[in-house]
Amino acid sequence: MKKDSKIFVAGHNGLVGSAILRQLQKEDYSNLICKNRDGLDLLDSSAVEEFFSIEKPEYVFLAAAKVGGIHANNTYPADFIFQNLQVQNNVIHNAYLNNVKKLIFLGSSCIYPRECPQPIKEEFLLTGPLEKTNEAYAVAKIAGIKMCQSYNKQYGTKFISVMPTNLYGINDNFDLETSHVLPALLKKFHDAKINNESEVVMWGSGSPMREFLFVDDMADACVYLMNNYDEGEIVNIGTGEDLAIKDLALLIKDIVGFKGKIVNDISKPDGTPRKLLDVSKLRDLGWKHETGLRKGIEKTYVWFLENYKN
Ligand code: GFB
Repeated sequence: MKKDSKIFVAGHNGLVGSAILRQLQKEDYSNLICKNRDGLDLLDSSAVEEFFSIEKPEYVFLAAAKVGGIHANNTYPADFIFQNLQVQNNVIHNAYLNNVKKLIFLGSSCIYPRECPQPIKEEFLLTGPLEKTNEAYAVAKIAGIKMCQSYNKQYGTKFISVMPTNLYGINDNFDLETSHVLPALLKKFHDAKINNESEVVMWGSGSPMREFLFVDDMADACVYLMNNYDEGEIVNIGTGEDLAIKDLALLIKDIVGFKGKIVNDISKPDGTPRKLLDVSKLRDLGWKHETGLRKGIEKTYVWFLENYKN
């Protein structure tokens, strides 16, 4: 990308899209296009067609997606499969029709089989059954990967796909019904501390292992790969380190300064037992994350205290 290339960030208000926008601005890219949902509904095929034919972006970061934590994925699978397929079909197809030079599609570590050997290598995709709690979302994301690869094969496009691990950070979703575990626990410990409550509820057994990447690092990796990676094969983006949810809870408890106890709600699902990404391909391409988990959670908590309103 040149500094004045026309770049479209789809989903720029979300956790990932907003981080990509910050990263592009930090690196002095000056010709950025962003559209709010009122101005461009990505679910609407004709609106997306019109947008691409008028704006003619050269590069596209496809960060727009219906996302959510384990409960939201498990409860609203129709929304997750329909909205994700629709948005990615519209954007990827119109990127092809309008000669976009390169597009980056954001997948997720949940595309891999539930019982995958750990750490998960890129080639393990489609080698076994998926985790049930997020199957609909994962199927949509797998379709997006295959769509990029098929367009590359048939039409010679350069559409690349990256698989981030569990992300967190600035502009995260702190709604307890729909959020991922990290922002949920941050808010729960914070609320419990200020309300002098004696306990915080952690869903499930606490034993599942998860890997977490600070979203600004993810955005840095996306811009890096846009400039340095041209293959159709998927690339994992993560830290290569994970921890048990119960240890994550203890870490967040310590950062927030909550003194009470943690209790389990085992009526809530655990989800996949482990999904640690093998990040050796990304390391070989020359990228490594910067922000450690404690530092990233501290930054997120500072942002939460300054910005989050109920
Ligand atoms: O982050 P999370 O919602 O999603 O949950 P997944 C991770 C683990 O944390 C599960 C536990 O074992 C949850 O039971 N957990 C403990 C909690 N307390 C809480 C809490 O208060 N809220 C939440 N949300 N979880 C998602 C997928 O899976 O990961 C998506 O559903 C996507 O498709 C995303 O891939 C990255 O890591 O299980």
